Amino acid sequence: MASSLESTPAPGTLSPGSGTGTESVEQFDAIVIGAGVAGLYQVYRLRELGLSVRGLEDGAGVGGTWYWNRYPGCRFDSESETYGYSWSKELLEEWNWKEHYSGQPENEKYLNFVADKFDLKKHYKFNSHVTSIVYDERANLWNVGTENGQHLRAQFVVAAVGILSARYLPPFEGLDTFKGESFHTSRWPAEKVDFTGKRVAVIGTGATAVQLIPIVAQQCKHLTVFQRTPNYCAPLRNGLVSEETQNRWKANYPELHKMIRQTPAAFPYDFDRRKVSDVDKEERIKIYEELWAQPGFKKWLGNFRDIMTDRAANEDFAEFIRNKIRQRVKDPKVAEMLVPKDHPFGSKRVPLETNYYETYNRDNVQLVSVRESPIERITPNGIKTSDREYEFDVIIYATGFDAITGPLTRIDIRGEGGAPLVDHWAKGPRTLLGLQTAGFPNLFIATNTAFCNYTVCAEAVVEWISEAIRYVRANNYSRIVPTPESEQAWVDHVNEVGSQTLLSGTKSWFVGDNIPGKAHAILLYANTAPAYRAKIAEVAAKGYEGFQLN
Ligand code: N01
Repeated sequence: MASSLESTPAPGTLSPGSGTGTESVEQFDAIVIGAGVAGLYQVYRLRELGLSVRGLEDGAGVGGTWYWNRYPGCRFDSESETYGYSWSKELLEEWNWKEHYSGQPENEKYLNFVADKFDLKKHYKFNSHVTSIVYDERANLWNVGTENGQHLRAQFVVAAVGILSARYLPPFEGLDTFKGESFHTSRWPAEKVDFTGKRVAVIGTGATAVQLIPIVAQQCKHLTVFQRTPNYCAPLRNGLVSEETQNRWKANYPELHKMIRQTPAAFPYDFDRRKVSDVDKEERIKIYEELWAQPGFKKWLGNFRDIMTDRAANEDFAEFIRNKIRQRVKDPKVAEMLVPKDHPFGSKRVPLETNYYETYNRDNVQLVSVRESPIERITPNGIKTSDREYEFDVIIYATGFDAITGPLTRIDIRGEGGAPLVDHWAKGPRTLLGLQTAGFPNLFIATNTAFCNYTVCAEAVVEWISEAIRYVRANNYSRIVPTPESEQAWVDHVNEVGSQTLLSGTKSWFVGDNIPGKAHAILLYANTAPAYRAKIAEVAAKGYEGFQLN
C-alpha cells in the first residue's frame, strides 16, 4: 500500500553526493540548509566569496518546494517570468518558460538547470535531514547534525529552509488504520498515482487542494472533498508562452525586474491608487469585471488600494466574488457551501484556480462540510464524520503547513547558553529583519518572510546575508548577532504593521492559527516589499545597525 504519511520518501533517485551514514566531523566556513530557490543561490553567493560551503538537503535532489510538491496540478501562482532568478543574464537568456504559470515538473527542471549550470550540486549532501544545530560558544562554531548521522561544524549557518516546508497532518484518530493509499500533498511520490476507478477523498480546500481537485476529479471514479472553510478562489487564466512573448521577455528583463521591484508585492501590477468609495458602483463593477478577466493575482494585488485595510471596501469586492461563485456552481446549495462569509477577501492567501468551481457540477464530485459534520476519525475503510462513514480507496491530505516557524522549530536549534530556539520563539518568531535571532550568532535565516513574490525577496535576503558574512570576515569580526533591544523593536514593528491590515484578524497560516496550539502571531512582514528591501539595505549601510559585531 502506498503512503506518503509515514516518513519522507525521496521522490527521486539517490544522487552520487548523497550522505551515506555515520561520518567523521567535517568543518566548513558555512553550511547552507536547503536546496530550494534561496538555498541554491546562497551556496552560489558564498562560494563566490571564496568560502568553503556545504549544502545539506532533505530531498534526493534540488528544488525545495518544487521537489516535494509533486501533486497533480501543482504550479506557480506567480507569473513565470517574475519567479525565475534575476541575477544571471546568461541564465535569463538560456531558459525558456513554457507556460505563463509554470507547472511543478518544469519548475523542478529549471532549478536543476540552474544547479547544473553553476555546478552547485557538488556542494550538497542530499538525503540529509538536519535534526540539530547547536552553538559551541567557546569555539564560535555551529555543530550541525543530520538524521543519518552526519556531523558538521561551521562558523556560519544559513537556514534556507523555506516557509512552507514543514507539512501539517492533523492528528486524526485512526490515521494509521486506513487500508487504502494516503498522501500528503507536500510529500507526493515521484511515480504517477493512478486514480482510475478509485474513490478518492481530499481533506482541505486551500491553494493546494484548489489546484489538485479539478484534475483528480477527472481521473477518479468518485471524489469527496472535505471542506472546513471556503476560500475566495479566483481564475488563474494560465496559457502557453509564445515565442514572441518569450523573446519580448528576454529583451526586456532588466525593465521587468526594475518594475516588479517597485510594486508592493513584487508582482507585475500595483494597487489602484483610488479607494473603493472614490468610484461609483456601476464603474466599480466594470473595473472588477476587467480585473476578473486578467490572469494571476491582479484581482487581489491590482485592486483598489483600501481592500486590504478597510473592511467595508473589502466587502464590496468580496460580494462580487461570492456572486461569481454562485454563477459557476449549478446546485445553489453546493454553491452556498462554497461561498466564503467568515473572513475578508485576501486576508488568507487567495487560491488561483482552473475550473475549480465547475468541478462541483460533475456527477462524480461531492462536497462535505466538516464544519457541519466534523471528521471524527480515520477508519480502516475511510473517513468517519459525525454524520456517517465514507469509504475510500485513497485519502489525500491537503492540510497545509506549520508555516514559517515550523521548518526551524522542528530542528533542535540551541544558541548561546544552550537556549533552545523553540523557547525563544514560544510566543511567535523573534528576529531582526527576519534574518537573525538574538542569542544565535552567525545563524542566518534565508527565507522570504516579506509579503512578496518569493524569488524576488529571497534574492534580496540571500544577497544581504552574503554581504553581511563578507563584512564580518573583511573587518576581522568573528560574530554578528542582533541585540535583544533591536530584536524587540523589530517584533513590535512587525506586529504594528500587521495590525494595520486585515491579515491579523483572520485564522490562517499567516498568523499561525492553522496549527492547534501554535501562538497567534503575524508571521509575515506585511509592509510593502520595497519598504522591506529599503530597510534591510539601510541597516547594512549603517554598519549593521541593531546588530552586535565582535
Ligand atoms: O494549505 P492551507 P495549502 N480538518 O493551510 C484544511 C502556498 N501554495 O497547502 O481553512 C479539516 O492553505 C484547512 O481548513 P481551514 C500558498 O502560499 C502556493 O493549501 O483551516 N480540514 C484548509 O482548507 C498557500 O497559502 C502555491 O479551515 C483541515 C486546508 O486544510 C500555502 O502554500 C500552490 C484540517 C489547508 O490549507 C498553503 O496552502 C499551493 C482539519 N483538521 C500552495 N486542518 C503556488 O503558488 C487543516 N484543514 C504554487
